[in-house]
Amino acid sequence: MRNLIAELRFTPARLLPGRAVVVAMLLGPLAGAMLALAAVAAEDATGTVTIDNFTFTPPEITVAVGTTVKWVNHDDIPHSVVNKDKVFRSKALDTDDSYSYTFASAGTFEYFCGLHPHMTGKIIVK
Ligand SMILES: [Cu+2]
Repeated sequence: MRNLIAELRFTPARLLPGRAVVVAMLLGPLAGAMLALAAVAAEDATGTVTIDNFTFTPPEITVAVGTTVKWVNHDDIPHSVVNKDKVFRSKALDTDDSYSYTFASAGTFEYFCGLHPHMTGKIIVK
């Protein structure tokens, strides 16, 4: 009888490390998801626009004041990034070349490709 009580007393204690493992296993993916979300948020803070198939993607992004936006040309022909109000202007970007501009003040910045003016995009800085 004493042995049985001892056995019963030990059982919850023995389960605890197991439970901790289960909790860790459940929290693991959650923590991973939260880290992934944080990574996505961090990516937004940097701001990257890709140029693919004569298109700025995404065509419009909203970033915080002080954000550096980077345009990367993935096309095999040159493109450039020219602000409508002449605030920023890149040189012609060859394949995989990039251009970065840091937005120090709030506003809406529309831009186009100097070589193909029908290509347009917009950066909203808040
Ligand atoms: Cu272009």
